[in-house]
Amino acid sequence: MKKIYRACNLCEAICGLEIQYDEEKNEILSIKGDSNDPLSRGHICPKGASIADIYYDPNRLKKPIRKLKNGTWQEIDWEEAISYTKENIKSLQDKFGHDSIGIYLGNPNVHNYGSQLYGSRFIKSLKTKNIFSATSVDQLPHHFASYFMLGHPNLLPIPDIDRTHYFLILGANPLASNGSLMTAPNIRERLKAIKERGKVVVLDPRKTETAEFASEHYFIYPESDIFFLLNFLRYIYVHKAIRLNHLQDLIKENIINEIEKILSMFPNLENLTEKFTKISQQNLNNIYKEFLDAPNAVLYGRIGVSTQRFGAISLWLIYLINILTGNFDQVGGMMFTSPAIDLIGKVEKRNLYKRYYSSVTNTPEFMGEFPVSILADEILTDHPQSIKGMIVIAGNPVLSTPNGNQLRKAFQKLEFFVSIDFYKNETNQYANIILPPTSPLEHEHYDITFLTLAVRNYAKFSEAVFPKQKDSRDDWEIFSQLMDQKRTIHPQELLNQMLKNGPYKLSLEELKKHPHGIDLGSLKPNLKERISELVLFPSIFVEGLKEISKNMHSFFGLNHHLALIGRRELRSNNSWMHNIPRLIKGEERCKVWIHPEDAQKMGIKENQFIKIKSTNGEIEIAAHITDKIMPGVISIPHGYGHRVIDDISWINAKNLTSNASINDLTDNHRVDLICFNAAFNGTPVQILV
Ligand SMILES: Nc1nc2c(c(=O)[nH]1)N[C@H]1C(S)=C(S)[C@@H](COP(=O)(O)OP(=O)(O)OC[C@H]3O[C@@H](n4cnc5c(=O)[nH]c(N)nc54)[C@H](O)[C@@H]3O)O[C@H]1N2
Ligand SMILES: Nc1nc2c(c(=O)[nH]1)N[C@H]1C(S)=C(S)[C@@H](COP(=O)(O)OP(=O)(O)OC[C@H]3O[C@@H](n4cnc5c(=O)[nH]c(N)nc54)[C@H](O)[C@@H]3O)O[C@H]1N2
Ligand code: SF4
Ligand SMILES: [Mo]
Repeated sequence: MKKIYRACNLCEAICGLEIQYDEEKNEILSIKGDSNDPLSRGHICPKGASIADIYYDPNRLKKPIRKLKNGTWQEIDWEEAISYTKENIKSLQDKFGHDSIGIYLGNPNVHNYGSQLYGSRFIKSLKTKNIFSATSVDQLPHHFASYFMLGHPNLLPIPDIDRTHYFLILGANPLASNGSLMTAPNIRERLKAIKERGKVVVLDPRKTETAEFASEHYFIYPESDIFFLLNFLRYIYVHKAIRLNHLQDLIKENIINEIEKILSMFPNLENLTEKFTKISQQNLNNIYKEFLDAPNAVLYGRIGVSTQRFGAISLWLIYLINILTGNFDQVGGMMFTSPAIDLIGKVEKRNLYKRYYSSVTNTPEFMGEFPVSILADEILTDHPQSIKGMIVIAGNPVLSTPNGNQLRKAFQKLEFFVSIDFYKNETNQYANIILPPTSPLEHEHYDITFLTLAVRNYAKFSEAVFPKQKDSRDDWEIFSQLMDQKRTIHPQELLNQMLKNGPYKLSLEELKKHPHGIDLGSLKPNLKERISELVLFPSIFVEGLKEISKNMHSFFGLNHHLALIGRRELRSNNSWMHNIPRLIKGEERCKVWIHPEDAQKMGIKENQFIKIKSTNGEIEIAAHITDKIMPGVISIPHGYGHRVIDDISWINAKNLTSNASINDLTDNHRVDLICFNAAFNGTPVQILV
């Protein structure tokens, strides 16, 4: 029997696991939380406890499969699969140019160190500009705010939740999601500690698990957050509460002038805020006052604010409010990590925006990517420079990006489509070939991204649990072979170099001696070592506000429709892991939540299947009637819609009865005003009973 300690790489919490494993029988005996992990301290969730079920899943692909002319799939060997893929990519690029190949990188890429270390090399080798990823259905507004204010899109501030006295959460549900852009395992304990020394306050159109656990929760109407934030700015201004502290000399702008310019765009802001957010002025002013009065405080916004039309502006205002109230780069506020692998160091400003535009829709790039909302249009339109072939790596955009049905059509039109994935999902069912990499426990791991976003500095290397099966490939090996590399450097070697070059001069050998991880201390102010200028009022955001102020009624005038929002459930993971029996057992979770008043008006009963319609499509789904959702708002989790007619390998997922994709309703042309991130939240819909 072997005992192995490793990080769970299924979500951003990166919990330490203690895995007991019988080598002779190749069998997992138990999976528990590792109580000696300095960050997660024994925490584990149902997904982490089932991580080995992915390895054992009989529906997981282990060999490359190629689609035959009659539509059936055939297993082929790796050599043939790699050369078939390379030939097809080359032939399209020879005929139509490098940009004829598009790439979509899904979320699990950032949870896989081999993919991270080799993915960018592979992508570069293809010389295409058509790069898309889950970033633009997720955290793109955060990168925008960081780029325009701090000079680097990846310099992301993290809420210092272990020391804050007032945690104000806008549109995040860490008790279900386990935290995002905030690697904070065991979030319940951490929130409980905040409640003991201060307050946790949640603004969300749904009374979420986090909202129920918080000190206070207020329903806020979808997409009205910018008013909550602008009104907060007004409050700070009126109460002369600006405290720049040590950041003063990084700022060149005349702050009072800039704030006055913004406030003049929104006369009557207090009333507008009450009207749009549906939170009373008294409650609003209380929140603002308590935030300012707390010894330290942090304002944090995630998916609820980032995936809406005003996401980039909201994130900018969130950073701005933390800065103006002295809660930026300060203990208990938004802070920056000092990770063992520091990919940013001292920021050197580089232009990363509008260097080129997409061929069909003329959309600007940012950080070398286009927003995925344009992908279907870039494929479907008859245009000489349209995308003709796709490479989808660890993603399922048919379920995870807006207007999934249109993307289905687009993927069926492609001349060549390769996917790197260990499942056949709703997207790669249309591929010509699927190359399956090893599953999580079959390869070693280091969280390059999430150790950069952790609420405490620490480092941890995880060994593989299962021995590598004969003739299997890790993601990085597939990339390497597709690139035709003459000499391959093992990712462990690259990692070792990065650790040695890092601020703590660690090494792989050192990390291997500490299987529970090495604690590198709490977060320390370090912004002044990283940047030389802090821009508080980038014109791109101020101009955006001007546009909103001029078109207020077209943006906020749809209240006669229901506003659709999403939902994450603890036992789910975006579009996958719905095939794991112990995670999907019990009450079905893919239901539409609807307030009793709305249900009554339309005569809807609990569990009744109802039709929901938007400008893009229609779905049928079971109703759950609850006052945990705001009147006028309905909520559907994303990542479902595993249809029986689809050619997918998720046999159990297909059998869920209430099983519809929210992204058959969302609109690919409904995007963030500034950065073109998908604007899922607040999609107007109607119910047809
Ligand atoms: N309406 C709505 N839509 C949303 C969201 C929302 O809140 N509302 N959230 C959005 C967000 S935040 C995200 S991140 C996206 C996620 O969207 P995507 O990234 O497009 O989809 P996932 O479901 O994460 O894709 C998982 C696929 O990766 C494969 N996979 C897992 N691990 C590995 C691996 O190590 N290697 C390889 N090669 N494949 C692997 C799985 O088998 C699965 O097929 O969804 C977005 N979509
Ligand atoms: N169990 C589970 N965990 C996950 C995932 C998963 O699919 N399942 N996905 C992972 C991924 S990829 C990510 S990015 C993270 C995301 O992590 P979180 O951001 O914490 O995720 P959500 O639970 O979607 O929280 C968003 C909240 O915003 C609210 N909301 C919707 N619209 C608005 C609005 O207009 N304004 C405000 N203020 N709130 C609004 C929703 O009701 C919801 O409660 O979770 C990760 N963890
Ligand atoms: S919270 Fe996330 S990292 Fe922790 S066990 Fe669950 S899925 Fe794994
Ligand atoms: Mo995400």
